[in-house]
Amino acid sequence: MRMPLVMATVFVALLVAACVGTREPLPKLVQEVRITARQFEFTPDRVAVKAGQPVRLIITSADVDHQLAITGMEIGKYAIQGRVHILEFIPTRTGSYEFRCAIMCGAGHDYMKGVLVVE
Ligand SMILES: [Cu+2]
Repeated sequence: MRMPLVMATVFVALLVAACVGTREPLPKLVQEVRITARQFEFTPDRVAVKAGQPVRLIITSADVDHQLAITGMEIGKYAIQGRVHILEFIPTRTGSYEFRCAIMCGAGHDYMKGVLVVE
């Protein structure tokens, strides 16, 4: 009578171990931020994200063509009027990174910038 109880206990323990062992790791949450470029600003002009988690920037232009380029990460994406552009990356180092427009878009082009803060 005692043997079936031991076998049942072992069976349940193995079943639980099998379920726990095959569980996929939870996907990391994507940090999604919409950024609008227009003469001569980005909205928002300050974006805070967490290091080690995927970032998806959804970039659009409200007027002429722009390009969002992140200094120090060597990545950028055009913001062509009428289109939606996706820029995905995983920030690995904490710090503040300036982003700016990299296409001459008018008289205020040099002032068109923002900051990406990786925490
Ligand atoms: Cu510009």
